[in-house]
Amino acid sequence: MPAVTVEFTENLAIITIDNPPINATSHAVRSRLVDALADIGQNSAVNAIILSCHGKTFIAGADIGEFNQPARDPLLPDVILALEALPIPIIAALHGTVLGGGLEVALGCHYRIASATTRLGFPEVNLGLIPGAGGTVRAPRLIGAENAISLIANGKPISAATALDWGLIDEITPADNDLLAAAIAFANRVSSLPCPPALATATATVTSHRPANIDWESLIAQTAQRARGAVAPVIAVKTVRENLGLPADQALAHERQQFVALRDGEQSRALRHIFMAEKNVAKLPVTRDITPTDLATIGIIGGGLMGAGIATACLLAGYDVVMIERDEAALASGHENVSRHLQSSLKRGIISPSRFDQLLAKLTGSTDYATLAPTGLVIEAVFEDFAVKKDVFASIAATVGSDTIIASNTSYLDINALACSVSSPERVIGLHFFSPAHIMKLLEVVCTDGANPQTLATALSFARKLGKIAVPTGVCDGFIGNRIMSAYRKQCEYMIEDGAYPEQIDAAMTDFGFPMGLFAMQDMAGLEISWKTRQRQAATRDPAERYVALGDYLCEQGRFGRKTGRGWFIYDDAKSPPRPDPDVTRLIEQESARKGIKRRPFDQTEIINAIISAMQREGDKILQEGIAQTADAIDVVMINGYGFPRFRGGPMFMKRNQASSA
Ligand code: 3H9
Repeated sequence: MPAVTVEFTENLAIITIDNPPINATSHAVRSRLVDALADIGQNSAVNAIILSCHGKTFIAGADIGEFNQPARDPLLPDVILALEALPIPIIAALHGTVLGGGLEVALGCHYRIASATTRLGFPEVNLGLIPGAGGTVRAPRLIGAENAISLIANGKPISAATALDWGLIDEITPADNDLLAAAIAFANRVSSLPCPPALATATATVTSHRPANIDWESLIAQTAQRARGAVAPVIAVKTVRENLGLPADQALAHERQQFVALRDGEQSRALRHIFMAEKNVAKLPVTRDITPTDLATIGIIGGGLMGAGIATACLLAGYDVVMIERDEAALASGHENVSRHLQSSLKRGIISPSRFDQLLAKLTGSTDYATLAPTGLVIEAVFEDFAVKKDVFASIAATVGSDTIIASNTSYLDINALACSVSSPERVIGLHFFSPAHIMKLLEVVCTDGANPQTLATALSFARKLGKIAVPTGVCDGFIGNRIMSAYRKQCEYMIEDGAYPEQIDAAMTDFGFPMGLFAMQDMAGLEISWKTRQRQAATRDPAERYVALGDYLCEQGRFGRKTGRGWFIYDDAKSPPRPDPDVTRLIEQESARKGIKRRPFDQTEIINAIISAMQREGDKILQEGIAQTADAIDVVMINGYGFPRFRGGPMFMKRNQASSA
């Protein structure tokens, strides 16, 4: 099937793009579109054109894969200029996700009609880019600079209803209507009217007919603050601003220049890397030909912080949930926790009030494991203790069928050993959710040694339905994420004993792009959990390994972090930022002296290099041991679970780049 076809019916030409999976504007699509427009231009009987797409979406953007290769003519901006140059009304029939270059193509048409469920946007900033085919020029001319900036600089799509309200589209057709039929009816209505002027060939600048009432300096400052080191959002705002006063041809040239510079820059390469890594990370050869088992009801053991979060994620994904707790009071509290999570989804507009009631009705609770009988997957999220989890596994296995998958949410316990404790260990897997489980995108899917491909395929498909980024990992203490976290935490502690201070390390990390430094994060999570873990591990710790006891000293003084007002830092109240504490400084210096360490100064570059190198060294070990399938999987985990700045691409991406530029 050619990527672009044209059908002539009466006085209409219907162009259909068919380039699965997302109808990207690949080179084949661009060149065939230009040919199609030339053919139509020759046909004097045509008095309107419909541009539509086959499959589940209108064009969802440029083909990201082509950005790594030399650009080939015709370029998308030229295709859109060719659209605009035709003196016949062109109607874009929009459905699915009209994104990036797709929205730019639609803006090159004279009219836009959309199916009601269509979403439209400019996600380029998420790839470290700005629109490069006229988006910053045509969108402000159509919907005004304020709305255009909110689309372009935030990267979030809007609904068809909002698009209609903003004037981005001309008509909405109900989702169950035939979009093409609606577009033909629309075309027949407008074909006899004078063709509206194209957006980018008008000589007037935007400011001459749509003055923007924007405080640019504060907008740029706010955008930079939100972007935390990512450059594209700021360049997006500046480019729209600069283009407002320029004639269209100069504005298009200016936009293109900015786009190309970003496309060839480090940040966009990193963001494209992570975009593709996230799409590919769960594709395993072993599950390729397996049809996952259909799941309708999920069992959750435990209604605490994690259990309730997981239950909420399952409800939001459309599953029925059976929650098991040890007594009625714990069950009521679990129910209350889920209800609170759903309330917050309601407040954020993710669900409607009626959906809230429907979802809560899909949650049943019991203290009796027998109610798990109809479940296809049971996830335990109880206290992190091997004996407790083993008992829970035994109770689950005693009631469910031998093909029900049993999953543990443990963050570090040996799931292989848990699997061996039940019959049919091939149905045991780890599902390591991150808190809050209904919000965090990352899910480590821990493949036990005995798990069969059916279990794995079903777990991955379940994760996808939950909207998670599932990263398969092998069994080890801490899996991928916590293991790397533990390695870089140690590195930070060494630096503290050697001469750095917590506030310096945290400042280096936030300047690098982490939302929070390690020590502020530990204070937020509470220091006592890792203290207990260290106490548990004391007996098996290698005495030859360097051990930093500062965190233990803090806990011994009751400094458990933010909730006690003191930890590595001082907190004046629940919301105040961390403040360095002279007592902690003294404690650190005393400890260095006690160990005979001569403290020396550290600068930000050395701190960051040490942290990233520690991550990379542990990442290499994880790869060698087969815990992560690919280096990309490590990047996906660190970015989605541990705040590693997305625009840096992840520690392993940085390592590859360092090696290639050495
Ligand atoms: C741009 O347009 C720049 C222009 O301004 C200027 C140009 C000059 N390219 O996510 P899914 C693949 S920048 C190539 O699982 P969904 C993806 O890898 C671009 N491939 O489906 C996957 O492959 P596979 C602006 C792409 O239904 C398959 O499509 N546009 C691209 O959950 C299905 O993807 C964007 O940034 C791409 N652009 O979600 C849109 N996009 O089947 C980015 C996807 O082998 N894409 N693939 O695993 C998305 O947001 C989602 O993919 C979308 C579909 C919402 C479209």
